[in-house]
Amino acid sequence: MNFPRSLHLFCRVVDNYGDIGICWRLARQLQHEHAIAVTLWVDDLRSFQRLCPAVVNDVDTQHVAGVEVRHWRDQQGTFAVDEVADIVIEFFGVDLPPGYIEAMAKRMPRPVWINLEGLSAEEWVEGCHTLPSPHPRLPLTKHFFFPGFTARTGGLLHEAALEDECARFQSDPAAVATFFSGLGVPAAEAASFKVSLFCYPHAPVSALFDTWRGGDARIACLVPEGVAAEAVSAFLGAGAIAGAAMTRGALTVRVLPFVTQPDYDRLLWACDLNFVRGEDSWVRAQWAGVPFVWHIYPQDNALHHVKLRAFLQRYADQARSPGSLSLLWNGVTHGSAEAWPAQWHAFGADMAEMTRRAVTWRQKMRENGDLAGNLLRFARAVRSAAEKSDV
Ligand code: TRH
Repeated sequence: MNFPRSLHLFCRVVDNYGDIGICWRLARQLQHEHAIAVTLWVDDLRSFQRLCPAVVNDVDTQHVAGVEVRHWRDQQGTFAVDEVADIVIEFFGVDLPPGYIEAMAKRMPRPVWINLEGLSAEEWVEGCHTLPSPHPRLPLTKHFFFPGFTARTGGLLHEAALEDECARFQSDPAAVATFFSGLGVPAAEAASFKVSLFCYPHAPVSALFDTWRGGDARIACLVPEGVAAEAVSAFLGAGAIAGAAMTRGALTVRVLPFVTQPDYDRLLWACDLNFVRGEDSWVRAQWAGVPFVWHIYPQDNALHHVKLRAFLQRYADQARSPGSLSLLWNGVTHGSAEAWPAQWHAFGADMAEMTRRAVTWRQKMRENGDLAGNLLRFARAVRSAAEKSDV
């Protein structure tokens, strides 16, 4: 079966970079590794451009790295049947243009329609993964597809070459040194304990900085521009712009430029500890095989605390230092000024064990396959079931 030849992926940027970050990664992989003609519809080219400088603003259609990128501006009106792809993915339940859905219903064979959901470690995900949702009016069925951490979910995004590239980079000190010097990080900082910091503005960054500056070990904290800008400026005593740096006590805070996605991977691979957030950087930190602390995207009614605990339960014993620092970092627990140094000390003492765990976890996640491959396998199964029922 020569399926699929084409795929349309619809992405709305709700906020920040995760929505387009994930869709761009998936689009590229489907095109590069599976030779599918991919069209990425995205409503915010400006955010996209920050991750991928080759993107041009205010252009209706452009081609970037083999992917057709279309500016999604609430296109109304009708779509021709042959404008519809073999597979149509809506990311996070975005509403497709009504005219496009009408064209989907007229196309024969009908496209496989997938709603790609957000990542969560909660148990219910396995029960909802691949569930069908028939359209109330049209002869179309949408299926839910959930990324996840077990074999009964869609797995995690992972390019075929990722592990090799990461291993090659991590075992090449000259490549790591060149990378850091390209980012303006002096050799002395590159030789110290390096932490990358990516979190939401409400993270207790100042408490962490106070702890690190009062510690014994030299720490270089590398913060991409725009992240935790208020706390970083307060530490620097100046604007948090790329290139700015300040050393106080044992801590140097340095602002990096906001890098491209491949360079962000390298940053995660090269640091000793990564603070990550949202979804995509969180997953990339897991592939880096390096200890990490996750700042979860906040949700109403503290739903994110439930999600955080669900992940920690799978990943780490919450009573141990990685879990308890994560709970503190996310405001699930609250610590006095004295609590922070104690937490950090316990975390540091566990570093070797956390590194071992990061590597074991990465291996375990690989066993679930990769999300793009799992998604295509599922789409082919849906398609062949539809063909059989048409006979
Ligand atoms: O930016 P995020 O917070 O994104 C999202 C969105 O808020 C989204 O609405 C929400 O649903 C989701 O979080 C949970 O965090 P995330 O997911 O880690 O995405 C960041 C992307 O930015 C990721 O692809 C990595 C990339 N990145 C770079 O390319 N360069 C950089 O310098 C940095 C710091 C990140």
